[in-house]
Amino acid sequence: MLSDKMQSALNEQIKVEAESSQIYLAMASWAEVKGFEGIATFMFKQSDEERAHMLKLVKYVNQRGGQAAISALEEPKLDYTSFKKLFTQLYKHEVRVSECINDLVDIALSEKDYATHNFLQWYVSEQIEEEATAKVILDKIDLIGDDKGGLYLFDNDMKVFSSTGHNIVQ
Ligand code: OFO
Repeated sequence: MLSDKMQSALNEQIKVEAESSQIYLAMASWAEVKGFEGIATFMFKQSDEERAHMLKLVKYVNQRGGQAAISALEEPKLDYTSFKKLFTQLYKHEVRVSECINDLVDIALSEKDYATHNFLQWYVSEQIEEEATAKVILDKIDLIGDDKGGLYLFDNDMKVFSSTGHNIVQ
């Protein structure tokens, strides 16, 4: 059984994951309209993954005798004026999500809720991966700058990355 404190913290995280999904979806739609097919594919896929993260929490809260809260979401406020700005926002968002997960782990430990602590380890690993991916993308964008040819190649790399799962660094 979840404590009230643990339940409301997990419910907050349900909202954070849903907002992550919305952010990726907004970026996906923008990239699609701009003709960046690879970036769009990557973003649509990430959006689905974030929704899966949210659902995993919903199921967990309900399974542990709680009640998952499904709340209203804010419209993502994103700056699309450059790829660098866009991907910087994405990276910062993932860093913030990692902090939220760390806070949840703290609560689980302070409540001696070892089941939730164990459940959260999956999110801890997932965030390491997502932060790393966002950082690699950001570094690549830094290298490319505003070079159109570079962006074209980068978009192709993203397409391969999204369809094969091959590391974007390779
Ligand atoms: Fe849910 O992993 Fe990113 O935000």
